[in-house]
Amino acid sequence: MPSVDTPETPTPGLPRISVVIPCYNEEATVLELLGRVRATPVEIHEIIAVDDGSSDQTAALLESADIPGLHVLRHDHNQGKGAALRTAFAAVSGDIVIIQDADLEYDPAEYPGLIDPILKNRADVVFGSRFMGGGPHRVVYFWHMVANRLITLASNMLTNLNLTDVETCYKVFRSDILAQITVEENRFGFEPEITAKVAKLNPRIFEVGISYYGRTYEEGKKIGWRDGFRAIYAILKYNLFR
Ligand SMILES: Nc1nc2c(ncn2[C@@H]2O[C@H](COP(=O)(O)OP(=O)(O)O)[C@@H](O)[C@H]2O)c(=O)[nH]1
Ligand SMILES: [Mg+2]
Repeated sequence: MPSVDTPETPTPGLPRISVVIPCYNEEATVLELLGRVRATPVEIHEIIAVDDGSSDQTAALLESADIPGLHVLRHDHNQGKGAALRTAFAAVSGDIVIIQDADLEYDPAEYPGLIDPILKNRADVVFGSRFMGGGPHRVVYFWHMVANRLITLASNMLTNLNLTDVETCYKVFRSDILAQITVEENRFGFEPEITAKVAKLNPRIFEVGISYYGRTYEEGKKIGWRDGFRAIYAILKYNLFR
């Protein structure tokens, strides 16, 4: 594990960038999202999209997409974001892995800022925070913000990390760090689980402020209060009992 901060020294072998995209019933956004991933100023080595047993046109749209470097994997039935990422992580071949949701809440144009601490060999893991930074943040649900803060507080108390946004989609890893982590949670419990497992590896973690184009339930948002309880369960389980 690199423990000495050696800023500005390029890390040998970096960077081939892998973008992993869990997709469940995202027919309205997935092609636009893939276009935005391709349009980032960062050269993308591969995009691994996992269709998580969608019942809409997501799988067909992914199959028809003519995007260089796109690999499509499929679950024959729906299993959840954590399960979709477990499948994706097993297939990555890049040096840096970026998690990207298939909706348009997070903007791939922000990849350069997210990977910069890793490219400069300051960080091994980067979390994008919706609660930092001067970019646009759509004003959506107050109680989601409260739940996010409580989940992040509980996670931080047990990891002793001072993160501001554990539930963020934008989590970026050196792939050698990710290779040491096995995802067990199938659904959104994955977010605090991977945070706990990252913390145990004691890598250099950075946060970067990101924009947030939040969507409403009418627009397709799916996370709910049950996922909040599962998050607390996952925080206790993976921090205290592993
Ligand atoms: N909700 C949900 N999302 C999934 C599932 N499997 C994969 N995903 C993907 O995980 C990402 C996050 O889900 P999303 O519904 O945007 O979460 P939310 O925006 O927090 O409500 C999206 O890219 C989904 O397509 C699943 O079983 N349920
Ligand atoms: Mg979303």
